[in-house]
Amino acid sequence: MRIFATTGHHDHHCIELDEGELVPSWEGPDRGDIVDAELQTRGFTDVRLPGAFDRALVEQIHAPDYLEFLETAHTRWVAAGKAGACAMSNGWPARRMRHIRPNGIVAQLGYYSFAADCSIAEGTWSAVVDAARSADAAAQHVAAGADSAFARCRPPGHHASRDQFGGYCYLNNAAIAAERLRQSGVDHVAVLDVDYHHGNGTQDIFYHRGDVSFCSIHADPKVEFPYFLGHGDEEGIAAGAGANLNLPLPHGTEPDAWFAALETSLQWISTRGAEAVVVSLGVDTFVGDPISEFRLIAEDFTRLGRRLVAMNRPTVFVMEGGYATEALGTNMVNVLEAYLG
Ligand code: Q9C
Ligand code: ZN
Repeated sequence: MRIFATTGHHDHHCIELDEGELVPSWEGPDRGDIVDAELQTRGFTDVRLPGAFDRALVEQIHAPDYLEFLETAHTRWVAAGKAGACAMSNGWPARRMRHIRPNGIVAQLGYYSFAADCSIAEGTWSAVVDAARSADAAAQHVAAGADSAFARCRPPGHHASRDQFGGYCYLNNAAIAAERLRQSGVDHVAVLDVDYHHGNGTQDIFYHRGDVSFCSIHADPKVEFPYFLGHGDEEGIAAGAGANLNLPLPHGTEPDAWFAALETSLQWISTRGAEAVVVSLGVDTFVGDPISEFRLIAEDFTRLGRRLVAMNRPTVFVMEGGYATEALGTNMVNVLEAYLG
C-alpha cells in the first residue's frame, strides 16, 4: 500500500478551548510522526510526497472566499496586533442572527468556524494544504488502478464543511479524495466514516449529491461533539435523498455493537452501487482515547481492516482522529495491515 505524507504538518500546532481551559490541542504534531514511525516499523516503506495543490479541484469542495480566508487569516491576525499566537474567534452567528459576512479578522473567524477547539497558527495553512495534497494524491493513485492507498493527513478533515472549520479540521481531505475519484471517472463513490465523531463536514458537502454516498458510525450528537449534526434521520436531500446514512451510538459502546453498525454500513454501501470507497479513518473509537467514550481495543482495528476487504472495492484511506498517542500508531496501522491480509 502506498502512503502519501509530508512533514509540513510540524508547523501546525494550535491551542483549543477544552472544558473551560485553553490547552495545547489534542490534535498535535506528534500524531503525524507517531503514525509515520509505526508505518516504517511495520514495513510500509512506499512513502511518497504528494503532488501540487490543485486549487480548482479543492474549489469543487470549498468556497473560494473560504480558501482565501484560511490562507490569509493568520497574517491578518498579526497585522491587527492580536495578542495570541493562534487566531480564534469569540463570537458565532447563532440562532436568530444573520449570516452576513463581517469585515474584521476576529468576526470573520466566527463567520468561518463553528467551534473554539480549532484555531489558526502561523503554519496552519501550509499544513492544511499538505494534508489536502496527500488525500488528492492517494485518490489519484487509486484512480490510476491501485487497490488501495493511505493519505496520512494531519490536520484531519471530516468536520470541515464547504466554508467552515472546526473540530481540528480546515479542509475536508476525504471529500477532496472523493471528488478526485469522481473527476477521474469513478461514477459513484462511497465515503465510510468510522471516526468516533460524526463527519458533519463531509455529510454537509455531499448532502444534496447522489453521486457520493456518505455513511458514518459515531457517538450520538446529543451527547458528543459536533453536537448539532449526525442524527439518524438525516438521509440527504434533492439528488442526494437516500444517499446519507448515520448510525449514532451511545457513550460506552462496546465492540460488538460497533461492529454490528459496521455490518449495516457495509451492506448499505453495497446497495448504493459505489465503485470506490474513501474511508475516513479515525481511531478515536479506542477505549483509551482521552476525549472519546467508545470501547474498541487494538485487535478491533485489525478486525475492522479485515471487514473492509469485504467491500471488494478500490479504497482510499484518509487519516482522521485518534488521540491516545501511545496507541495511535498501532491502531491506525492495524487497520491498514489487516486490509492487505
Ligand atoms: N473535551 C476529530 O476527531 N472537542 N476531531 C473535543 C473534548 C473536539 C475531534 C473536546 C473534538 C474534535 C477529527
Ligand atoms: Zn474524531
